[in-house]
Amino acid sequence: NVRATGHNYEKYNNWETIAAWTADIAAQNANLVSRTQIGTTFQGRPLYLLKVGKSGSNKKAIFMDCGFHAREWISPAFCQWFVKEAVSTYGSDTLMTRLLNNLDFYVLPVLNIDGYVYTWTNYRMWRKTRSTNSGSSCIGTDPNRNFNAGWCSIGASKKPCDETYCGSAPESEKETKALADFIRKNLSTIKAYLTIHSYSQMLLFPYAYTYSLPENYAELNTISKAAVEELASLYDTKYTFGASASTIYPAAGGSDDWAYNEGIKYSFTFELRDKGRYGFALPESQIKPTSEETLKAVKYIANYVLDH
Ligand code: ING
Ligand code: ZN
Repeated sequence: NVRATGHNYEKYNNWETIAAWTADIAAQNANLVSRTQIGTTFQGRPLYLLKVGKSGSNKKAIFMDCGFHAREWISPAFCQWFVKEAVSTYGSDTLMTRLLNNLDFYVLPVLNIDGYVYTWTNYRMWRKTRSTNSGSSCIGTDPNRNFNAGWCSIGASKKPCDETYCGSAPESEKETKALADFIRKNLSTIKAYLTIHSYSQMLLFPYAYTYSLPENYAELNTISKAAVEELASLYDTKYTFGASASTIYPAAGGSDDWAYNEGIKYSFTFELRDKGRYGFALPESQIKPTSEETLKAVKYIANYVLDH
């Protein structure tokens, strides 16, 4: 039974449509997908999490989130694409079958739902959450400055009106707290953390809050090089890669740095297409190619993690 939700993988879907899709994809693929709720947003929307994988015991897991920043619409589109590809190529694609038989993917399709809704209804270029700030009429915290990793020490602002406001404390946002609580609770199984942003065409890894390099820098660099080669194999899309501080800019409070310091040694931030021609307003015609190439890189990383 297909509901008439208007969901389309090659279009940007609004939150109502994505929410209905999470229920439908789980109901229609009960052997591979289940849906839970890890919390609610500031405005009370449900933070849905999809678990994608064949049921089994002692499976490693990979956590992937999309939609941290409201205006980065290609990000939630990719998470939806990923789940579709998982269920539609399981059993025919050798690599996807191996991944789903041996790993669980936790996919959070939209973290900053309130902000995402706001970009549909009020202002397309909104970035932050939509929480109120005491003592200020400005709204929102940057969720990717709100984690407890060098919190607010560099590349972040203590002023609520700024785009990179770090919040009143680490995990001050209901959305970041829910994500962090889930990961802390599942640290024994989660071996990789992937967070999907746009734009810039980069594959980033810790650290962003310091120029110090992570203990497994050489390994992360090698994985990234191979992953961006996989990505480019499809349409020759060029990605740069490296430690965030020196590759994009120094910024404290990011989720990948936090996850890494919690012990998740394979922690990456993707910055999807493009490099600025369209920026956050990436045309819908690019959803499919962007998602297909990104899928290649994600599958590469997942397969590496499975083997290590
Ligand atoms: N870029 C990221 C941002 O939050 C980043 C870059 C990655 C910062 C990792 C910190 C840690 O600014 C976008 N486009 O949001
Ligand atoms: Zn972002």
